Amino acid sequence: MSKRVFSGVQPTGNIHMGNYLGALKQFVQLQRDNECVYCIVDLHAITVPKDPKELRENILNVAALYMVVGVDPAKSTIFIQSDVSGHAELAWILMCNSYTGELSRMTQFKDKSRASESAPTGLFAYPILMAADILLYDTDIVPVGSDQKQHIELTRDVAIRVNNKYGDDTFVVPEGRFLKEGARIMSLDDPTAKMSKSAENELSRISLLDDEAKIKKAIMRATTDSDGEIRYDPENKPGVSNLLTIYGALVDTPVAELERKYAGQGYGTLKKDLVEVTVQTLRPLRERYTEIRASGELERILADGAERAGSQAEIVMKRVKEKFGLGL
Ligand code: AQP
Repeated sequence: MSKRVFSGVQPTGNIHMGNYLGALKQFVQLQRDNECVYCIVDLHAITVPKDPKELRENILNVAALYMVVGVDPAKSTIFIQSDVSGHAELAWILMCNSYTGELSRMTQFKDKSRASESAPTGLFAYPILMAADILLYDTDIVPVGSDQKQHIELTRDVAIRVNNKYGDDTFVVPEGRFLKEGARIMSLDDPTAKMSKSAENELSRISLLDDEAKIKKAIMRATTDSDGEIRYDPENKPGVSNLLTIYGALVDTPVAELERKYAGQGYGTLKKDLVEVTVQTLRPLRERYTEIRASGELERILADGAERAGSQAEIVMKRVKEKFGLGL
């Protein structure tokens, strides 16, 4: 049976291998049999200040990259979060039904606020905005990377809490969908941290638009270890395990098979082959990206998506406001 699927990506930079293998691959798989709503979550991007011009550019980049990897605007709704006002509106209602205690336990908040003396309130509250993003579309399935597990749990807790108070038909309680391989791609320079768009070191990630020289530099310099054995062991050999995971996910081959293939060989060979596989995978994506950005179609697709998403969101907002006794 067709389900409602919702997910999003922050326009905080170019989509990288982690976003692709953890989330976007699922976006494409799921659109075959489901009703999919894919958002560019620009309101999330401003939890830390952003240059407006750069933000606008990143929004269009992410939208184009959705299409480049195979999200089809004829099958899926693609839109920008801030174009549908229900996201921020529902977030406020959910904030009034969540606790500061549960938000302070979010690991991402703990990690990010540690670095800053005065963390913005948005950084504290954004998991509630994410809950609103999901609940606003009566979502059944949320395809994401495993770094989002805690946020999905929070979304479910808040939805169940509201349903208990205002009636079971207030919110659909969603489920996260995580891939077995690719759900957590690690940073190339520090394989104990996840690959991320906002990490300072460009060589910590492979972005989908990277050219051959950058891909080569990032992979050949990736942190490994000194024992020289190509073996999947994330705890003791996080760097090599990460390279094997990326390789396996790119060529749809189990990591155990790659371990056999590279038994007795050096890290240099594994890295060189991974460079080759990555370059082959990304080259056509870069070409398609240039075509899409030049076509002038993007704005129309996003405006159309916002209209479709807005109509769906209105149905849910009307229901929620009635349940809470808000408005006329
Ligand atoms: N390393 C990853 N491995 C697998 N999946 C990942 N995702 C993110 N990183 C990985 C998944 O990609 C989707 C979009 O997430 P995002 O926009 O929050 O991406 P990001 O790279 O984490 O971006 P930032 O700006 O660098 O975020 P923060 O602020 O968190 O550091 C999600 O489905 C995510 O799970």
